[in-house]
Amino acid sequence: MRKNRYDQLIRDGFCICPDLLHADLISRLRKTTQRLCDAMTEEHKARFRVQGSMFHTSLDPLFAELIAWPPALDELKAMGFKDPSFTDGYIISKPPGSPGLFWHYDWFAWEDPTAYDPHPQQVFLMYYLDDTCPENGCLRVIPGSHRDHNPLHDILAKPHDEALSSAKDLDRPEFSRRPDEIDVPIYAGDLLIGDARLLHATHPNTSNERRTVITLWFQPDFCDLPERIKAQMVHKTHTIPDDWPPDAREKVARLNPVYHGNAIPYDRTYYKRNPRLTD
Ligand SMILES: O=C(O)CCC(=O)C(=O)O
Repeated sequence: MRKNRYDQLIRDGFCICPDLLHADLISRLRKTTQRLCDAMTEEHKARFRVQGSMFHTSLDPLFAELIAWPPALDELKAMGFKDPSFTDGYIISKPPGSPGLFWHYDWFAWEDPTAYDPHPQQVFLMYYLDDTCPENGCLRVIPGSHRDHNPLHDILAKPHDEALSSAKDLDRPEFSRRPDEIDVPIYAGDLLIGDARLLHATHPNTSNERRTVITLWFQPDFCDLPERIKAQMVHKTHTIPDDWPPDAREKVARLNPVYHGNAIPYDRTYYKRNPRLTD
């Protein structure tokens, strides 16, 4: 078992698996993501000025290859996770001159009694298609903030709120530098695994090139999730397009979560950590 990586994920809220993609796949992903970005509407650009883009991975069957990438699934298994499921994925491509991403977490089931457990209920698998550094907008994180209270928790607005994504006011605390933040520079083709509860942001992209990441949401042990979270995960799962080739459809369908119970999904508009637990 990859105990060190699992321990880091539990302690810090993230870990890196080096060199997981080969050059051919990176090159095909670059071409496909560039094509999507070239066709971006002005409306999309304005709505996602901070992220750069927010395309669904269901836009091209090539992403099925990445979603079901055996070395990544093997990594999850080697870390001790037994039942990984996949719900949704996004292409986030920061153009030159874009502002830094705001501080946020990507978890919505804070009402559940298990919300502060050490074991992650949802993780991001991030694949950067370019080497990242502070100049081109690498990730920043606050280690441990997936479980520990942080002063930022008291002042954050709703994650992915439209006013934040369109960068209406860069003086908001969500765009601030934090004393306990660290940079997470990464090489293209590495895999970054992070707990959905982790506070994260990025630097602005001050380089002359796009900086693209593909973020895939996995539930590393879907079978152990509380019923209402299972229902929420199934509810948010992206539909696989009917016109994808059968093998691409099959790759993703095999990983999509299945839940036949009657629990009511948690409401994604309820996004606040429990103030009871903020000490
Ligand atoms: O662009 C990045 O590096 C991270 C994107 C992200 O975390 C988000 O948009 O939620």
